[in-house]
Amino acid sequence: MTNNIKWWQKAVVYQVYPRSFQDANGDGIGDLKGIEQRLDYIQKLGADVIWLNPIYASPDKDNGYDISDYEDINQKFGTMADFDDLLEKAHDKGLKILMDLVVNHTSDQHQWFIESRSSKDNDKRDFYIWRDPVDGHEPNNWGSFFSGPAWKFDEATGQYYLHLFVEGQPDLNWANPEVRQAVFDMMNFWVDKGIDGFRMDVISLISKPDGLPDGEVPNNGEYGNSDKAVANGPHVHDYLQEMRQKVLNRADMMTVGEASGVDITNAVRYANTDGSELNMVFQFEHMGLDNNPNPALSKWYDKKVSLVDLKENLSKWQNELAGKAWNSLYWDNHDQPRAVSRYGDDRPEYRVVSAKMVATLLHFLQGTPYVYQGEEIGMTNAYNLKREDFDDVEIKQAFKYLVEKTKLVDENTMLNYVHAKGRDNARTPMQWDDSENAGFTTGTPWLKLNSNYDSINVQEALADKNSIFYYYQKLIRLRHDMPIITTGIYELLDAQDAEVYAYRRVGEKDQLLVINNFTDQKLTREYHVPSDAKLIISNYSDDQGETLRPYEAKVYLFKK
Ligand code: ISL
Ligand code: CA
Repeated sequence: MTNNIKWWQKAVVYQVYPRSFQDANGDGIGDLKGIEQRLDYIQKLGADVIWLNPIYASPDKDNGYDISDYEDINQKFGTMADFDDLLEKAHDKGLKILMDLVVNHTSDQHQWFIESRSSKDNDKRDFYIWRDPVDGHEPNNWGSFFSGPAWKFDEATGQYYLHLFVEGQPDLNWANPEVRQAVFDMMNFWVDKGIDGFRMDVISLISKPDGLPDGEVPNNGEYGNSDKAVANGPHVHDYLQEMRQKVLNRADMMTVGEASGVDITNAVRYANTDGSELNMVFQFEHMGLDNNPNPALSKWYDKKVSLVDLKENLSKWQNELAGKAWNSLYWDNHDQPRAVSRYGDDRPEYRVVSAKMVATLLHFLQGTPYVYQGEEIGMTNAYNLKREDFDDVEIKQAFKYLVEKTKLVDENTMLNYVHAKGRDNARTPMQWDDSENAGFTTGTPWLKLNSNYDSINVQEALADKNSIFYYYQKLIRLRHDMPIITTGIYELLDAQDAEVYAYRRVGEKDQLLVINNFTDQKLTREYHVPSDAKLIISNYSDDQGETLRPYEAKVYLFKK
């Protein structure tokens, strides 16, 4: 494999959430010009690729994941000329741009949907999924991912349309070949601009099961579990193969499919190494390990992840994709809480050391690592946000349905859940410095800042040679320099050790030993480390051998 490593297999991706990265014009919303101003920062970190969350025209019912025109830019973010400029400047600096592709659904303001809903015999009627009521009710029991039913009754034509997310996000009907062709044409518009790839939003949901059967309703729940009922539908692989032929084969691009509900068997097909579908997928199993045991409350929980479960899960993905498909590696993104708060320890005395530890664990695995903006300076969950501060539609829907309507939880419990798992934890503005609004904007920020920006910010990180930032910089450099990080065989050590996550990466001549203390305790562990082993990175300044200090992480390189 060493000889034919693809560029995206040794790349590191930096995810930018444009709304919260840098505001250049003082309206309180991050924008394309702002990203352009910060390219040097991303380059300094050493990332190869920038994934931009959606920047297309959108009424922003779900922060850009409801697109009203795929070939236009959201006015809040700038113009198409700004985009062209950003792409050129990024390329000049050797940075690639990965665009978000949201084609499971459009906005209800998209021209296709406006036409589709206008009458039953409109040309575009069949672009979406319309059904008659059944006994005066929804056509089936599917629930929206964001609480409530997945169907909306449309008075004008007396039918329901399907929306797996919010009402303003009607699902496209991929079974219609005209829909597929329209999507492929739009993708080619962006390929022709010279973008470097696509991150494909909920791509595992595009093919709906034949006959749209009911899903299983969890205890206490009102609606069927759409993920189980809908993910990995019967034609999804055909559609992706068609996309590969009609779009993706036109350039040397990188593709990553967000695949909610994906298991190993399907991932091996989506991300197969023969290149007929996608390069890699985002799987969610390790994101679900701390979920609520009550499926009706699914993601809302604040339990710490069990290390034994985490090891078992990540090891399964490492081992079972090896040689057959390719992993993407991530701890967080714009939909998840902050990595250091969830997997590390965000108490002031442990924040820096534990952020480096969780980074070490991830960056020595096989796959393509993703760094979400702010992760590289150890930004934490936003515990200072109150109910009235939240912007995220998923959080608002949860208060509406789970607290007010079904009363499954009380308001205080919900607030705790949101502080642990809510999406706004990741969406507060980037913390550049300790000036007012953290250097993000001179105006009023669209979402409140995390109040800890006075001490956690880029300026402070760049001034401290022991900062999390420089640690990430080193991790990225090591990956670029050492092929074994891309190609070595993964071997978990001591699966049942609930405190330390240790593994090896075995190459042709060398091996890496990666040791991570996941606790705030001093521990003793004995590993076989030869005397000529080289310590290539550590989050402590000295090595105490068998003694592992709180959250200590270290990696040795030695002969096989
Ligand atoms: O994580 C999930 C399943 O474990 C689900 O929450 C689901 O995969 C996720 O919410 C889908 O996210 C993507 O599509 C949404 C959008 O709101 C998110 O921001 C986006 O990342 C709808 O487009
Ligand atoms: Ca702006």
